[in-house]
Amino acid sequence: MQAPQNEPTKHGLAAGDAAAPERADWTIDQGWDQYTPAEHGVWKTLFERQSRLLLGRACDEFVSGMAELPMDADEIPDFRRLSDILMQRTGWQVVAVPGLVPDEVFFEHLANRRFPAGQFIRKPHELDYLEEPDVFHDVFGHVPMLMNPAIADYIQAYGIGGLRARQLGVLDKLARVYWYTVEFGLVRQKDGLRIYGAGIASSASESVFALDDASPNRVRFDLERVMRTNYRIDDFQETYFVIDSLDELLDLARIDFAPFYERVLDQPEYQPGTVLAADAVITQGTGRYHAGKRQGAPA
Ligand code: HBI
Ligand code: FE
Repeated sequence: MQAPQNEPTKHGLAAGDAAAPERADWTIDQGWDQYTPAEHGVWKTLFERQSRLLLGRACDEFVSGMAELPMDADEIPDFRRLSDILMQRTGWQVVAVPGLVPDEVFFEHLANRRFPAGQFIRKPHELDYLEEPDVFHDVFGHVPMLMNPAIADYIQAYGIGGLRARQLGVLDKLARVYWYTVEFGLVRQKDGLRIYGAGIASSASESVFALDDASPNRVRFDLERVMRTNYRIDDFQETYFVIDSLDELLDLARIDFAPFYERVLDQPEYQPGTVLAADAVITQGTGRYHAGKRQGAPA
């Protein structure tokens, strides 16, 4: 079976066998001057395609964040210029890294309001699928949302919480919350469901699938429920969790997760496609897409 995949970035994986970094925090220079015209061209292709697809699909905060950043189709953004604007707005910076970095390094950056962004850009033959987060996913997908104060605080809280969750041995639970919010979250806005998750916003196929396809479930976000729910790193999500406003993330940034971890620890986990009686279901999916794949049929 070799059906084309969507383009998730496999964030759930630990950083691979990358060579030892020169700097302890794994940052590198972006080396903006060294991007080739072909690399800027890949950015342009992706930027134009996603900008079209996100009309009426991205949440208002994504659109306004994007509009106020020095980011357009013409070239891969310069992290220094992005950081100037972000710093004024929410106190965040963008720093360059080679790709996935170890969890503790990742959390340490987020806890200090530095967003580690892949320096490289995918190759022309990988437009729709790549294994590690590149500059398009990280910058196009995540950085506009970092202009929003609620997301800005929430991602910092994730960094702080990540260091703690590691010590408690519950990082997998916290990572699910990040996955189903920052990466694959949907938000209910006045004209319907909208995308705020960067994994969706940076993916052509998933930005349509997540909102328009009959296959996935769309369920009201619930913290304990999400902590118990496995996710897919190599294909579209089977279930998307919906918040009513980005301000909900602010509440999540402020509460202590410890009692939730404790409750969840001796409870069974849910598979990605499961819908529970207790769920507030917005859309009950047909499950058709993933069922087809399980049978080895083309999607
Ligand atoms: N590194 N560059 C980068 N980007 C990520 O999103 C990332 C990472 N390392 C670890 C990681 N994510 C996740 O596994 C944690 O959020 C759990
Ligand atoms: Fe990401």
